[in-house]
Amino acid sequence: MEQKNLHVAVVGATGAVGQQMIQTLEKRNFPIGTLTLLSSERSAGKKVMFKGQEIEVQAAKPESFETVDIALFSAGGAVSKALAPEAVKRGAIVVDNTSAFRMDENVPLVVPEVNEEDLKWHNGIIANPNCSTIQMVVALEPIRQAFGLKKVIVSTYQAVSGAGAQAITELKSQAKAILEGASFTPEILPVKSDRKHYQMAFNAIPQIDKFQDNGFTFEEIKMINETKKIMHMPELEVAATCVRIPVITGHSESVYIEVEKDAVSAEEIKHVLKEAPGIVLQDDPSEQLYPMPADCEGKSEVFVGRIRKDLDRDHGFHLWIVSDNLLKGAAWNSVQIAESLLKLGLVK
Ligand code: NAP
Ligand code: 3JM
Repeated sequence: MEQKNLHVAVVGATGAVGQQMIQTLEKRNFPIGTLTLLSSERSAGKKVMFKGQEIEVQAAKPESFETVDIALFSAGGAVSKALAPEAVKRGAIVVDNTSAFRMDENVPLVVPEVNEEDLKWHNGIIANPNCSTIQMVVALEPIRQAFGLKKVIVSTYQAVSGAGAQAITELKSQAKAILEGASFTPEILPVKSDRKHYQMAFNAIPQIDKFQDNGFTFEEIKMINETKKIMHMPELEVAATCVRIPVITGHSESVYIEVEKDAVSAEEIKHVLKEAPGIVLQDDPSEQLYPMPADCEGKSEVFVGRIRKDLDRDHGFHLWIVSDNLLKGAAWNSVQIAESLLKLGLVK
């Protein structure tokens, strides 16, 4: 990597994703000269540790981006819409973790293992896909390259940390209240800004993000549209059902796919995935080996197992895909994009 002392800003630095971004920048020894940490007024003045030093969090405003080279945004879509163009105007490259710009045709939507080349046509903003999309396309792309891909049907089992720091607190306090026989009032999940809130502890909620007019939730639509864009396959058939479960970290996905090529075996799919970048194959029924969220927390790879050929369809296969939603699903993918930008000489 080109060694520079870059000025990096993290917007949403006090959040579930932002905290992981700061830790990932430190772990990767990203070439930072100055780190600016931004939040809302609520957290301004808080201190966060980076490489053994305290950095004071500041309230984000347009002027915060003067002299910033790379800004990593994860403070919600409204903040990105308001401040990402301000950062670009001041010469920064923005890696945006929200859905604000993902489907904009002037904005590359990037998972480095899949479409790193798309970084070359960026116009200042690069979008980081939804967590559930990222871990799925890392596994789908090597299969597409080897055997072609026609259809994808995914059901997710998503962790509460994907809904932010308040959702983690809500799950923990609810579980405690239920075990102690105390009363509680759900206020955050499934969607803080929606009308109704439901019990998350000891439950499964088939709603992530708000409902659209077609009966799908926005999370499901994000998975569908983003997968087609990242893989450059507008014709790919994709359907998704997204479910929140009472796990703190690590999204799981049951994925049914149909490949183009005839007479492919499950062993061939396993072989391709074993060699693919960013993937750990964990698939041995004789040893009861398969991926689980409790094992993937804190790890940057995508874990794949339970690979089977469908019993009725020659082209059909089933997979189970698990990854840490805050790392490959968010913070690590963003820092990886920043590393790719440096590697490709795309940072001025
Ligand atoms: P979170 O734990 O609730 O944290 C939200 C962060 O945004 C906090 O640092 C908060 O600062 C900051 N913030 C809120 N309003 C702000 C404002 N007006 N100006 C500046 N900063 C503001 O949420 P999270 O889980 O970290 O997620 C943050 C965002 O990242 C989400 O809204 C989503 O768009 C995106 N995200 C993406 C993925 C992905 O799949 N790639 C996954 C999860 C989240 P305070 O401490 O001051 O409140
Ligand atoms: C994950 O703007 C907001 O309210 C944030 C909603 C949100 C998103 C999003 O749409 O950006 C919460 C959690 C995501 C995401 O990554 O798609």
